[in-house]
Amino acid sequence: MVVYVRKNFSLAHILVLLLFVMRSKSICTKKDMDINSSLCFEILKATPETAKSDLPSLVKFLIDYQSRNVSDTLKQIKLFRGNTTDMRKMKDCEQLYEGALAGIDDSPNSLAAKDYYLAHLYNAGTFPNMHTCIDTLSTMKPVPEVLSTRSFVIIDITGIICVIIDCFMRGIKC
Ligand SMILES: *[C@@H]1O[C@H](CO)[C@@H](O)[C@H](O)[C@H]1NC(C)=O
Ligand SMILES: *[C@@H]1O[C@H](CO)[C@@H](O)[C@H](O)[C@H]1NC(C)=O
Ligand SMILES: CC(=O)N[C@H]1CO[C@H](CO)[C@@H](O)[C@@H]1O
Repeated sequence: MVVYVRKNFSLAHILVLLLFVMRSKSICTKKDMDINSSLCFEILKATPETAKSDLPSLVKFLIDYQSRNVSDTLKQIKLFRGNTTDMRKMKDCEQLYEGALAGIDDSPNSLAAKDYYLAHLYNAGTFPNMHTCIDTLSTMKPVPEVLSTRSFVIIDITGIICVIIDCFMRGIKC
């Protein structure tokens, strides 16, 4: 008991950590979704924010992170554009990225309004756009591997975001 009182503070920390581990496990191992579990665990333990925050803050954090990664990659695509003979293809990817980014950036408003269906739609729109861009990139010579790799990561992060929003939508624990 004395030990308990003295260790009270760290016990609280351990509990937070334990809850976090349980939650990560439940999000990252969802079987009905196509989740990249290793990336999921990696991202969810990446920062103190993700470890401590509640689910709505966590998804907000992931959306911000995703938005930054998509706009960074968009900048890279624009740089590549002047460097390739396949300008048309790069332009196509650019527009797909812009479309994805617009949806991602609109989604926090829908979340705040508890319109989970729309928030899900806004984020899930990233899937077809990234897949189409990856298909386009794969026809280029040489294939800009950096861009397709980043697009695959963006798909994986979208998967994690959509799993969490899906829990909100169905009103279940995640
Ligand atoms: C999961 O993500 C990691 C990191 O981006 C990547 O190396 C790995 O290939 C991905 N796994 C699958 C099955 O897509
Ligand atoms: C553009 O092409 C040059 C020469 O192949 C290369 O060194 C450079 O990294 C390329 N820039 C981008 C943004 O891909
Ligand atoms: C998972 C992933 O690729 N994250 C990247 C998001 O963007 C930042 C900034 O460009 C990179 O440092 C991360 O690696």
